[in-house]
Amino acid sequence: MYSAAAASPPPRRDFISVTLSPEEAVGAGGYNNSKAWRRRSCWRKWKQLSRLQRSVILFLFAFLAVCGVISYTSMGEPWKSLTNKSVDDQRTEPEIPGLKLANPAVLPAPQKADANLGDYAELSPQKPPKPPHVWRGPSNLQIKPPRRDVRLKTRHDTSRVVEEQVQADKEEKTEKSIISWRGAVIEPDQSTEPPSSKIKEPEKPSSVEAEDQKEPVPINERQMAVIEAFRHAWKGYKDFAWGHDELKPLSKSYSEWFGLGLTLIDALDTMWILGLKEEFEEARKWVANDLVFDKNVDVNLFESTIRILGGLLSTYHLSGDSLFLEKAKDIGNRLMPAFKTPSKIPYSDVNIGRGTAHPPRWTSDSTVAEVTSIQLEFRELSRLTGDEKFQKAVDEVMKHVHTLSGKNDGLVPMFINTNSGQFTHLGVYTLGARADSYYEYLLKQWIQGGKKENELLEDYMRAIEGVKKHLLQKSQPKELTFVGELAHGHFSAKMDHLVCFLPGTLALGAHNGLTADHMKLAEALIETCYQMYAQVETGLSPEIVHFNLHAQKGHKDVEIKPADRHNLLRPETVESLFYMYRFTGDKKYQDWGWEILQNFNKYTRVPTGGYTSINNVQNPSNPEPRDKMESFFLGETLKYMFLLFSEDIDLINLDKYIFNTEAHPLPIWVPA
Ligand code: DMJ
Repeated sequence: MYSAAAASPPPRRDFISVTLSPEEAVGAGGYNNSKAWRRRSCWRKWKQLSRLQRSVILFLFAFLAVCGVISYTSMGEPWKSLTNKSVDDQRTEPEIPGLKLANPAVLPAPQKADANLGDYAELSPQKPPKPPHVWRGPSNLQIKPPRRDVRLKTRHDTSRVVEEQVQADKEEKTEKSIISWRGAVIEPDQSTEPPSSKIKEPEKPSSVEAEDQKEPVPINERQMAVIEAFRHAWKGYKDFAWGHDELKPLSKSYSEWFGLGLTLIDALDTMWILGLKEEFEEARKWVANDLVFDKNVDVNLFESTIRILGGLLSTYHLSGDSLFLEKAKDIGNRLMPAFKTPSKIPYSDVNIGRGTAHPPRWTSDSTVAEVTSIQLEFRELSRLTGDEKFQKAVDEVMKHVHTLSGKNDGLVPMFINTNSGQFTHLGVYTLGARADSYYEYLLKQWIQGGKKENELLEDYMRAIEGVKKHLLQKSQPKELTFVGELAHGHFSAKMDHLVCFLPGTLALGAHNGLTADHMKLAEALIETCYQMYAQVETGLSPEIVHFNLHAQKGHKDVEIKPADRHNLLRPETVESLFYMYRFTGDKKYQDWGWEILQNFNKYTRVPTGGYTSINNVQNPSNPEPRDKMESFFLGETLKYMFLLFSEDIDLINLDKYIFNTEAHPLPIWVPA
């Protein structure tokens, strides 16, 4: 067998030759692959090389080493810049006065409703990276570590996957449990899918099964009085206005607004809640047989959304009867042309038969409250139908309004132009007519969607700060805290009864984890709203009051101008009393509500059936009945009265339902 190996060293050659001799390897010492042997053998070979050969090899090694260092440095650059970029991104977030967010622009990315981590994890090969969870907090910005990705496990790993998922959820819960806003503790997450993830799959009605299973709480005397009042109002409507919009109880006739049986629809869920099954069944028949939306009629987008769409949706949830959902879909679709505007800010009016929409004749403006208080209903319609167009349209309005200039510390002007999308009539700020429910719906949408839509919360918190800074004052002599108005820098001590929604909304926010200051303010304001009744001759509030800022002998806190002394049977104070009682258990709120009910009975009840709005709350001997019963008296006022007197917190549990601005309860998407 050929062997280049010999006993004496071979002559030096200027080329490298490496030969492996089996004999050499095995013959003498047998197969020896020990490290020492290999080291010796390499060294021998190295020694056998000429100097030139060694230099060439050393040079090659040096060259490769230099190349390695250079390529490592150049590959590192992009990584470095990527890392720096994400850090920079966080740094460049704009500072919001009064509200410091770690990263306000980051909202949870929409996820599919059917995304079920865990059980069938292996069926989802790709998981989009989850944006870091961002914590609210003035100083230490905290970013939640990315959630463990359990999707890549196999089916055999399911039990571990579930365990890990549970553990991950636990960790996430602990981490999420507290966020703070100016020292306020906020429980951010009871919760939830972001709203847009909810529109992929149609939802079932929430219904009240859970409540049905427990012992019914007996109805008390005050609730019986509300039922009696409702029946009396209903009798008037049934006898003289059946299927029409509003009862005219004195003339025993009716008035039409949209010609859609407004009072009947507004009252459906009230009948359900009051347990008036017979009346409900009769009304249902009318909805099934006579409610037709294919009519050449102009309706106001806001009013028909909150009363008709809202009423049908909540009745669907309470009763589980799909008839109401079908009708809700129908009206929802017919209202959609309102959003076809250059700015996507909807027109005020829609012809639901022709599918056309337009602004009022005299302007191309819409009212800010109107375009920003239709969201709860359209979002819910998307969730129920699986058709995202409804939610998209209304979310776009909110996003747009969020970015607009012309606000004053979160307070919005009253008008917005449907062509330009800009606020108009700048400089006037009120929590009353034309702006009121903008503020209400900021909070309520945030709650509806599971407290994840940070922009809504930011706008709400900032607005309440704006109220405190610009609109809050105390009256004399009783030092009642009230919310006035600001017009081009001038404060006016005028407050609409409509503003009395605010204590209830503030209390709801505090109940949902917002600052306790809000509850304090709510307590002060509800006292004021009550005084707007108590200080008046009939014990009923006028539409608008002016507060005295300076004590004058013989003057009360509340002054009423002749043009403002009507009462339309409005619900706002009773609504806030209901929230205050639910959250505090203080019986004085029930007593105040009871006084108000008695005064409605005394001054607005029409013996032949129905209740009427009145022209003069200051004249008990002749309150001047107006001959009109607004649909919200049955939809809201009596419903809130009944709930105020109830001791059953599960009768529309406020952790499960959110009331729209017409008192129609809609489910919170992921309840507490
Ligand atoms: C209702 O239609 C609604 O509450 C709306 O938000 C304001 N006006 C009336 C009741 O006063």
